[in-house]
Amino acid sequence: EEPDAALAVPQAGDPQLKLLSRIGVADPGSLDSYRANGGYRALRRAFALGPAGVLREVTDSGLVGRGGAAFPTGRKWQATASQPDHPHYVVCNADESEPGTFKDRVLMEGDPFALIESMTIAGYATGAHKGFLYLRGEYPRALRRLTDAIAQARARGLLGDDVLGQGYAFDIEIRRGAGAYICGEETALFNSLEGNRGEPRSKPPFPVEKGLFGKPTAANNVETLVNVLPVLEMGAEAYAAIGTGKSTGPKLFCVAGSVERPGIYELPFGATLGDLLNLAGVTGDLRAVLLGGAAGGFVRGDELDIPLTFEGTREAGTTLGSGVVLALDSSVPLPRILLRIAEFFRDESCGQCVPCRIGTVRQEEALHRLAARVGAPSTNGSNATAGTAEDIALLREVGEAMRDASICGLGQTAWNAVESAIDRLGAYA
Ligand code: L3W
Ligand code: SF4
Repeated sequence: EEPDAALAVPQAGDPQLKLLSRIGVADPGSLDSYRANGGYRALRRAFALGPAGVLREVTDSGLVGRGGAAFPTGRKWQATASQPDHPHYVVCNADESEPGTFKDRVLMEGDPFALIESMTIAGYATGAHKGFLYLRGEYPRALRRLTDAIAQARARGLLGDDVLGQGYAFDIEIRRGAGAYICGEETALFNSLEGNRGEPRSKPPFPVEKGLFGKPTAANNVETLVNVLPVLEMGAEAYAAIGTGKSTGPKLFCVAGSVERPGIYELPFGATLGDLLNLAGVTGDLRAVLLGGAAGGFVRGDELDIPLTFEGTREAGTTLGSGVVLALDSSVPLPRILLRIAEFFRDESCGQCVPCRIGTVRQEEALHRLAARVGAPSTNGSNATAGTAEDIALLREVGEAMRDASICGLGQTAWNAVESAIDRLGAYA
């Protein structure tokens, strides 16, 4: 079996940590150990505040979604709670599949009760009595630990008909994905949970109004939910003081590639890319960094002053996405990486809409032609042949069509990484 997730946290045991504080410290198989390390304090405070009070705290904390789109969590929960239609549902999106992303796995394997507690708080605040945890199928250890943790919580009255004796009923059902990236898109995830093909729906209506089984649904990423614990433990004001005005709180980063200590790092928003890479220890001569995974973009190895915030990465013309930081030294064959990304999107496109179904194929074909030309002898002594310019122009045209006309984020982001490699790194120049 793969190594324990706790090994992937180089900062394990650091008293400053908010999200990773129990990883490598508490026993993930023991509810008593979870409680001895601060577990269930947040839920107790939630019951003391009442649902409206929790909604206020989460809104005032400035917490935004950690799946990549940074939508305000308080607004999502308020909108769900206020819907007259019932029942309401809570859905935890644990179908972590963005290439390079493994933060949710570490949280679920190393601190499973934290997710159960935070989903219970989400249910209480939004008026839901049922939560679905949609788990990436390739995470067997997370499945075992969460299943065991749910059973322990039920046996101790922390899930079920009368949570903590407060008269509130809530339970969680785990459902496993089957290896499709697209099922991490929230509406495809709902279709999958309903037993249908995992194809995205058009939005609006947004899930807060018509989500799972057509009912009001608060769908959140694992890391977003786990952030609700420090929000309630510290209070909204203290939480919002961490990070920057627009990106509040702590953030997990998934660092891999040409580094000495790959793993999950927790830093307050606002630390720079250089700060993070210093912690991880870059090996070799840093050529580029992929931010945000396959759906993200490349920056150059000398752009280390980019602040790791949603607004800072946007201003720098890139994205934070779900927190992937993949360091690439100059030995890495860029055309091969771009081809791999294009192959991934072509493979994972659900095929429902034309721009993405056809565009991801055309993109991969053009990248194959470009890769074949790199290093090949040319008649005029240059690799930048007319064919190269034509293929880059074609990539731009196809990329814009995918971005503008695709139904969901997969097609809309499928050209991001390739575009940034051409424009920022001078790929194929
Ligand atoms: C109510 C409105 N709700 C938006 C909700 C919406 C959703 C959230 C974000 O993700 C990201 C991309 C990549 N009333 C609302 C509203 N909402 N307007 O807010 O919505 P949206 O549509 O901006 O984004 P999205 O399609 O949910 C796109 C990232 O996802 N990505 C891959 C991520 C992979 C992982 C992983 O593996 N763990 O996170 C690929 O594109 O960063 O920014 O809940 O309902 N008016
Ligand atoms: Fe499916 Fe791609 Fe269209 Fe999304 S953009 S609905 S993945 S075909």
